[in-house]
Amino acid sequence: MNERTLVLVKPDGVGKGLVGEVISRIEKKGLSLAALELRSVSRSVAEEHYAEHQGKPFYEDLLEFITSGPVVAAIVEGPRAVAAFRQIAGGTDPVDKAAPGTLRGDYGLEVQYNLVHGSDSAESAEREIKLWFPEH
Ligand code: IDP
Repeated sequence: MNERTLVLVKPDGVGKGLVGEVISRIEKKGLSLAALELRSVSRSVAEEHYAEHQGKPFYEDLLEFITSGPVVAAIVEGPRAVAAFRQIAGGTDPVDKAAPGTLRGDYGLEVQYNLVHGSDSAESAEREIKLWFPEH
């Protein structure tokens, strides 16, 4: 049973040269790429993507950060793809929550600059894929 998830390499991950590493870990896990694109993020896509965080103290900073430079957006596919990519990514806080061996645990230091995004449920994934890749 295949599932899809939306993965972003955020501007800090792109800036640190981690695009290849993220893709490599996705592929080594056995997941596959159904779409992959480098792009800049408009304010309106950022607002819709992070709608659930509207009103939180870090919301404005988050929008500013995600629109600050290019991101790599991908549709990743495979059995339990949502949970599988979140395992690869590690917990939200790269120091407190993400274990060593995860992307955030290995390469992240601050919660805002945690390198990657992965959808948190199959429902979020479908909503996010529609937003980022309407053609899919
Ligand atoms: P997730 O990316 O691990 O699913 P969410 O709780 O959905 O985590 O938060 C979305 C993004 O918002 C995080 O990846 C992180 O970049 C940012 N964020 C979350 N909590 C904080 C915070 O307390 N301060 C600053 N940024 C935060």
